[in-house]
Amino acid sequence: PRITRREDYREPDWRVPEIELDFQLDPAATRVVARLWVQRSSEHDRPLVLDGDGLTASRVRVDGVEVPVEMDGPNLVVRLSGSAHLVETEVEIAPERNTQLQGLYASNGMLCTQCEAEGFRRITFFPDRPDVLSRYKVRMTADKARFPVLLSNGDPVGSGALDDGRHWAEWHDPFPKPSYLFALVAGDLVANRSTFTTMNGREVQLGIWVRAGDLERTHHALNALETSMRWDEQVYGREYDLDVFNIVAVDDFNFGAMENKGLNVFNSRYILADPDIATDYDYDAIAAVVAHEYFHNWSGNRITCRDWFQLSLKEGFTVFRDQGFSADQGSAAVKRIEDVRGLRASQFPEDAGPLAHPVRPDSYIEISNFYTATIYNKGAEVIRMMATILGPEKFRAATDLYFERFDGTAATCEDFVRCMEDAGGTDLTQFRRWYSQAGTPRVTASLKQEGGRARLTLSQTVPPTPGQPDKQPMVLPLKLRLFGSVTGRPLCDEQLIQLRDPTAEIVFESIPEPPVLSINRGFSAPVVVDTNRSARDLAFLSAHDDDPFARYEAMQQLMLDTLVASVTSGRPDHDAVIDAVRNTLTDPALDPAFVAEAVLLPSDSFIGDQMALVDPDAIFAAREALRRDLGREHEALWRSAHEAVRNNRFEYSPAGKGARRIKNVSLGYIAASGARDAADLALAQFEASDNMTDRQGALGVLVSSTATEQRATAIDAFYRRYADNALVLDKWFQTQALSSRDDTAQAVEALAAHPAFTLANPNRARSLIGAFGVNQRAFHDVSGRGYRFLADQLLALDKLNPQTAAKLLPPLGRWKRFDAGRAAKMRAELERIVATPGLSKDMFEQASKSLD
Ligand code: B3K
Ligand code: ZN
Repeated sequence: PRITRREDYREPDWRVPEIELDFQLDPAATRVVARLWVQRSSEHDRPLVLDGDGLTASRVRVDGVEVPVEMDGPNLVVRLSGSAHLVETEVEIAPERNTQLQGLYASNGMLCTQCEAEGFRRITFFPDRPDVLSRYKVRMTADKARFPVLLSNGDPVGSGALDDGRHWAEWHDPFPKPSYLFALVAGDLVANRSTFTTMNGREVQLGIWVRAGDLERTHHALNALETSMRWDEQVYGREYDLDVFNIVAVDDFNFGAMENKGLNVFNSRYILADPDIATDYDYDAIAAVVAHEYFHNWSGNRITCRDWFQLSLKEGFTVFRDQGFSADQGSAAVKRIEDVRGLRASQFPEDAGPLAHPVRPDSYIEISNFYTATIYNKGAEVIRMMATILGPEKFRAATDLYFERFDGTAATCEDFVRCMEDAGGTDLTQFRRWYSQAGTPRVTASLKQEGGRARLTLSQTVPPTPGQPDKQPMVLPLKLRLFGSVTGRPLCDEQLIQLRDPTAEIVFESIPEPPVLSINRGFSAPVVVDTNRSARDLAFLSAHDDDPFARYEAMQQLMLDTLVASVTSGRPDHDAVIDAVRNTLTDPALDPAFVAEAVLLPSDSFIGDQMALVDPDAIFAAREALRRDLGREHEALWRSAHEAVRNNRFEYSPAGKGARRIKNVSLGYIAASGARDAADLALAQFEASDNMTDRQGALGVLVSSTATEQRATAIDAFYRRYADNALVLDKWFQTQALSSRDDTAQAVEALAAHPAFTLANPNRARSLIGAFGVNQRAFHDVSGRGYRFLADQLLALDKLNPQTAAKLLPPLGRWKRFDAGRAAKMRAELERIVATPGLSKDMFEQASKSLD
């Protein structure tokens, strides 16, 4: 397959300032007529090449005159003599046969589109690249009974009935946009509507479109939309620019949602919520994704990307924006903890494995494979570091400058950094390495007291990654502070230092008592920090640090040190963790939501990430042993924490969420203690709960338990209760795939044969296969059956939906970290995948790179 390289970027040969699209919609056969007003962009004699993917032109006209159809592979070649022409093409496509869910496809009786990154070329011939911006006029005709609602980008300009039972609607989008932001939806939908008055007094009609039965589940999303529109005005000065803003929920969707101009299309799991079907986690994710897609209207749509190597320009920045939004809606500390946990669960492993790539990649085979945690979440951390370096006022000035300077254009990461420099009055030359170098930097920090001084020695390294054996030092903004280990008092103010050299030394004067180092506070840099802090120091910080993130971090480090020592020595010493957890649990000043995060042990896989060779069974055993001891030692505390909120009625508020969080964490520890009544307690919670958070929390505990009867009762009851709700059934599959029982690999194989399982729906596929892939112990079952199962499922899914299949492959690529027996089995599955005839380029890229 062909490799696309960033250094090969060339301006487009032809611009398309205007386009008119005419759709005769029909699930089996949709006719698409496209009229492109094209302009030669410079003096050259190259033909107009229009991207196509699986299209056949039934007719091509230039300035009204039919010309012969000339193809170059999948693309259409049109030879033009002048500098401006009208090119008209006609194709026929079959949405109901589109299982890739890219382009125009059918989902649950409706028709919808997904174009990013290169799906528009599956709808019509077009220069399908983000730096070709066009004004769109779209006309849709469809059967009125089946598709009463016809939506597209921009504003509606007309509609009417035809005498054959069909009707039409026309939409115009006044803002030039790249083809990846095109969207249309046709279906039998109803809307939850509202109006929003912008900061300059313009009225915007808002609509969240769903099937009739789901209307009552859209209030949270609508509320989140209004809140995020206001937030973007207040925090970034960004006002919405069209008269309508519509969101449509779709059941079959390859990822979370899509920011199409004025017509966001969402995976229904990020829209639909009520207490009976959605967890607190779902509620938060809905608000975050609604905000994210809305924020793209400026960071993505008004300013888009010049080419797909610049993807993090819109995604990293927009994730940073949605993180700020969420932080402002509840506990900023808990939000930061969740984001860092997510980064460590997905981005750090990516950066340490065969698929590591820079935030601005240099090449790709299939761009869909680059919608990664690195582009999104590390990209957001890179923006966050610039915001930290500039400070809030200059950062706001810099984003204002960016929005002003590049409005209406297709920009680059470099353009963004230049705005940070210009408005921030700072030189980010060395900082730019964050865009070009892959790999997670490692910092070593050691603090020594000498007389009345403290000397902090810092050093940094960046590990080699594929194609980048040697690395240059990075700019690492590190927030730090020293505390006195005797008095507990801070010994200095918080400082922001920028580590730029391989090593550095900082001396703190007048240090009267042995100091304890609090470093990378707030996770100011996305790095791994190794320190020489003792268990005592960490326990001290976990109780006294004034930065809540650092407090959480100290506890995590203490737990990690304890678990790693226990795995390697086989002689666990749990005392320090037990004491630290008691202190946290009994500190009345702490927010329960924070407490619940702080007392959770690091995941199996994060423990594995600390070790050169991962022994999944030993890690599991060590973690379970610590869980059991924590459960037993603090049984009374867990029970009273659980009991105190047991009968709370559901309320969606930070306090309500915090109570449910601590309740479920406590239930987990009660079960871990081995208490005889734990399964009954869990089943009682399962049966009595008035909300999904508590119900799924209890189900999760039971699914991992050996209490056969209660376990089966809950699994069965959950299934029957939600048999006709696909989003909740996904949770049923997912919870079982995450089970810590010994028989999970077999159980997952059986679930794949369950009548309700299907690979055709991405949510369902991810709920079982994706969850299984991150269940470290079950997936790495020493028999190798987990590897075989994953490979079999991926090969089957690749035939339907390569994009979703390829996203689920990375767990197989971690073979270097496992013992020779497991590694050989993992490699064998990767080799089997690569050797499969007819493999998609999505899978080929992921699997072949994972073998290196
Ligand atoms: N921009 C889309 C992601 C598109 C993924 C294409 N493979 C959603 C988002 O990041 O907001
Ligand atoms: Zn995005």
